[in-house]
Amino acid sequence: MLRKSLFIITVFAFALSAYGDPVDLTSWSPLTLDFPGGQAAGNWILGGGNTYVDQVVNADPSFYLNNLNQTSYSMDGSWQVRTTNDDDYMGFVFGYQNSSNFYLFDWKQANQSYVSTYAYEGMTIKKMTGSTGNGLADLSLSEFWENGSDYGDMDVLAQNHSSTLGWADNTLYDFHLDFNLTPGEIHIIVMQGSTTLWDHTIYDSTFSSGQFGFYNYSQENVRYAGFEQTGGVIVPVPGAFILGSLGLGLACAKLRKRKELLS
Ligand SMILES: [Ca+2]
Ligand SMILES: [Ca+2]
Ligand SMILES: [Ca+2]
Repeated sequence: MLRKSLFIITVFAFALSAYGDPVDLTSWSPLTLDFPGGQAAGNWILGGGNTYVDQVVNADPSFYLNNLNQTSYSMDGSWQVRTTNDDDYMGFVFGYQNSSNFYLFDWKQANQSYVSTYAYEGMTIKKMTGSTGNGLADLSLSEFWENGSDYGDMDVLAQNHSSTLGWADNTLYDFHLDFNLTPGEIHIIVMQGSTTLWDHTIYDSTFSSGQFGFYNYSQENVRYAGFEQTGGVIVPVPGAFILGSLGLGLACAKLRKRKELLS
């Protein structure tokens, strides 16, 4: 009996450690690159005990950032566009240094031209490298819209485009990101249920750490839910002791949250 109990406890402990910490989204921050013209800023609304967030506006490029400069982590979560309106971009940002230097995964439902550029249906991994660190100065709506070829400060790192690869309305998708577990390696998996839609690895060492965040552009009612992080090493930003102590505070808050969940 004792042996059986010990076995069950061991299996339970392993099951817990095999998952990342549940992510409390209250410490994350919204940011929209609200360019002159174009569309409005995003509006991010937390729900589900702060375990999901909805961005409800057909907005200029909009982010929801985790405020943690990290390397060597995996992130799992889900997206869903909870409307039949529109056909534009959802995705996530990682390796985020500032508003003009980061990696971006984006996913377009349908082909469309806009702001003198063209978006193909499907998934793209991009890299932005602006010179000033201010996205409103370095980038434009066009850098975010184009996904067929390099444009301005945007490089296309990988593409998965076709007439059957757009996201579907009101459909839940899961994704997995491995960021810099191996130096320079970025691994992304997108799934619908048990079906793998894209499993792709690229190598790029431009940003070896950075913030993670959610992303959408010109698409309303996107929900980001159930996020779990595994691993992760905080990398101090030069001159940003506050960020490091914030990370420590968050780690403590996560531990408290986890204890609450366990109780
Ligand atoms: Ca605008
Ligand atoms: Ca559209
Ligand atoms: Ca739109």
